[in-house]
Amino acid sequence: MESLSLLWRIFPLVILLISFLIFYAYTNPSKQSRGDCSLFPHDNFWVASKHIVTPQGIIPGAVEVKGENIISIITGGNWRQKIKSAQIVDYGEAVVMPGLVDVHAHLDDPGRTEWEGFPSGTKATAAGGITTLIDLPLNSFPSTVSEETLKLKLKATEKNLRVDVGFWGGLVPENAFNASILDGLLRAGVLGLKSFMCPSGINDFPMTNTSHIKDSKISLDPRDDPRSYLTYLKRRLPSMEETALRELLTVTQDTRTCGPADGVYLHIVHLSDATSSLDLIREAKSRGDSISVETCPHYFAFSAEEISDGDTRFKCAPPIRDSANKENLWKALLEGDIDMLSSDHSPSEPELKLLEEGNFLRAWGGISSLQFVLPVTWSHGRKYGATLEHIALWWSEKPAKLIGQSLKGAIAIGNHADIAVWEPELEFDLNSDHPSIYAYVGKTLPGKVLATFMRGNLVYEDGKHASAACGVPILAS
Ligand SMILES: *[C@@H]1O[C@H](CO)[C@@H](O)[C@H](O)[C@H]1NC(C)=O
Ligand SMILES: CC(=O)N[C@H]1CO[C@H](CO)[C@@H](O)[C@@H]1O
Repeated sequence: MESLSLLWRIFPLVILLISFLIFYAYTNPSKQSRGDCSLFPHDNFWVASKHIVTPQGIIPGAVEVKGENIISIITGGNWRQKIKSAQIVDYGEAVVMPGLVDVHAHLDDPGRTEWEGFPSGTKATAAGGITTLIDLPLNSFPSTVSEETLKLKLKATEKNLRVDVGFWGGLVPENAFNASILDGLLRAGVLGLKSFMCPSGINDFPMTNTSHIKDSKISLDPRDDPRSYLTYLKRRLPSMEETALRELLTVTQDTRTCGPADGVYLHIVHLSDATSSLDLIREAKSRGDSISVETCPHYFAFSAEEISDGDTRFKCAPPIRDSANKENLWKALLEGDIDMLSSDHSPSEPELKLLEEGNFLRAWGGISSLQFVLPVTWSHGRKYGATLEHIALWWSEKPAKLIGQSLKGAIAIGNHADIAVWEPELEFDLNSDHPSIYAYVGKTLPGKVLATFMRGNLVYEDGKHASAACGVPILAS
């Protein structure tokens, strides 16, 4: 009698346990399968190459991937003798590098998905060897300036991310003095706040301050030819960047150790002026301010002298400056004064570029390049002495540190298996049916991306994408 009632008492527990087991078996159908997330269905495998870029240098060897992570690395040309597994992807001479981390891209989702959107944007990202992308708070609608608007963005990412995507929030006049909105936005998981110190070019995202515009003394001389690139350059003088920086550096001095804002970190986006603005940054760094700075491929791939009148494909803000400036940008990158690179990928509908009219003052300012940042950087960089390690530093290691992702940015044991495989010598014609790649189309570049692994999933190889989008949103904890 006693034992029977005991049985009755544990009976519901047993049922519960069995249903858990059934549920587990269903949700993990086979440890061997990555389902639709990957073009290579194995859970545990090796990626081999003669050129693996690690924080300790370039090695021949093999990297073992299990689940989402790198679990071991064999160094040396004789790696094959040390591996029992049959699951090996040998990329031979191709470079195996940490996946790129692009901390600055506009995917315009939700609200302006006719310009781009998470599905096409992250597809281009994967095809370009980029495994982590941080989306900017403007050009989508609404802008990401509150907890509510971040939630809309997260909703738009569902089942649409082919790589991991994080978010910058926006600092705008509307929220700048409202602690509860800013707090809400930060607590909801944006990785930091972005503000504009000059008009952003988009009305939904007002600038935070106007004083520097007065200082830059822009003449709005109506006689200037709006089709001339020079007219546009004159409206975005290096002094605008410099004045904004001077204003900013009055804040950053507080970020020094034991200063009133110790712990706060300032990152300067898309630096294009490599003269006095860069000097200001150098000085601030040498004083110990917590700041970092990025520049973008279009600033060192093109120069103002080459841009023909009316060719609004090349309009972006800040603008592409002259060739002497371009040389200085390279010098600063190689010397470490500029910390990292980002795409500032900024697509729009083709009509907004006003290609027929060629009016630089009215055309949309933005250059898209997501899929091609690696070959563009490499093809120009190697002329200045950039190495594969430089590329990994500027595109993976430093940006991963900026966004606080300790499991990304390097090929190392325990890290996410985020890997870009590319062929530095292999030339390819850069053509795209995506109209916003206009500025780069028609070029032949070395540095073709062959394959991209994102948290162990082979998300892209040889023009093909995995069938499912298995990236996840990255939220600050
Ligand atoms: C901050 O914004 C919230 C939400 O819009 C509003 O209710 C609140 O009154 C604002 N606080 C201040 C101090 O302006
Ligand atoms: C921090 C800062 O420089 N704030 C300035 C923003 O612009 C207004 C004028 O519009 C100034 O009064 C502020 O001092």
